[in-house]
Amino acid sequence: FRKLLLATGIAAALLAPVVAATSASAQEVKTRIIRFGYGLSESSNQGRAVKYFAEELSKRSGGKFKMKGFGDASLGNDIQMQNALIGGAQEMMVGSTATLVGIVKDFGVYDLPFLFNNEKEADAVLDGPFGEKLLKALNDKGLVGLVYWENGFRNLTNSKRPITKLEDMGGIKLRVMQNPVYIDMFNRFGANAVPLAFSELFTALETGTVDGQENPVTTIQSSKFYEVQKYLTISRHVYSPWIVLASKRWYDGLSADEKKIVHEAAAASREFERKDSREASAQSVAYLKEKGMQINELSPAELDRMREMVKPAFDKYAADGGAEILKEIQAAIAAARK
Ligand code: TF8
Repeated sequence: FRKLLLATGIAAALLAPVVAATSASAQEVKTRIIRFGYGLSESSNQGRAVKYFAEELSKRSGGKFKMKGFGDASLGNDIQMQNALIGGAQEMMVGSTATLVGIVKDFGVYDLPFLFNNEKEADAVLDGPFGEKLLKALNDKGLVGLVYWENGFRNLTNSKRPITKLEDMGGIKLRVMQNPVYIDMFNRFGANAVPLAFSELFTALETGTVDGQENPVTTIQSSKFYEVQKYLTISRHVYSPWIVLASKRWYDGLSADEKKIVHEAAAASREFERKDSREASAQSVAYLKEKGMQINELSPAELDRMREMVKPAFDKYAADGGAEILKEIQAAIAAARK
């Protein structure tokens, strides 16, 4: 019996530090249920990245972080979800930066037309000090900006006619995001800009409430807009970022270890999402053609005319309180081009 006691004692002594270490780190990473909302379908590039993010969170937390994705705006549109995060009723989401302008006005600067020439410039600016600064600006508003994902360069679709020159946009009722920069831009192009939540867009196109819309080709594919839109014009008029957000209320309750897991998983998701979206984007045009869309590019001369025409949009943006942030992003882009 003595021998047994001794053996147990030794075993306990040997085990003690291990047990203590496990329980200490277990205390710092708790079981967490994370509701992650998004607007596109599960099979979209957005849906794939949400799934990847969930897997990364699970892996990095030893299965403690259980993130569930809710696609198709089933938890609400971008603006509704932002408010749910602020109130603490939902933990995370991904959506367009463009719909954040009601919370941090400076996000509108990304929506100015023809700002970025390519993805590489966008990555450098978004992941650099400029993009970081805008993420930080959300902290006072009850949100934590984790990372930017790529939505992509936006292109025009409509059901009326091919758009080969500026004048072709005349009178087209074009759905835009709920954002003053977009409304101003498309009205200048001669279209009739109609702000609408993305979740209402397919029906609006189907019923003819609007004639057209603009989004990256990946979204035109995954949201099946080819079923209700005949013409696609590759215009690449704006590079559109997505932003992964967390509720600050929720985030503030996490331990340092848990916050680290969230940030590392988010960074991994960004790399996955951009690579995946770019690969998907390269396939989309052929897919849309096969689905019967009539597709055209805009000539360089026509693109120059468009650029010329929307120049005053930059002046208006500056005059409306955006002068400082506009200067900053232009400097960041110039640096990225070097
Ligand atoms: C739009 C955006 C959307 C995304 C998505 C809902 O046109 O591009 O597709 O914000 O997250 O509203």
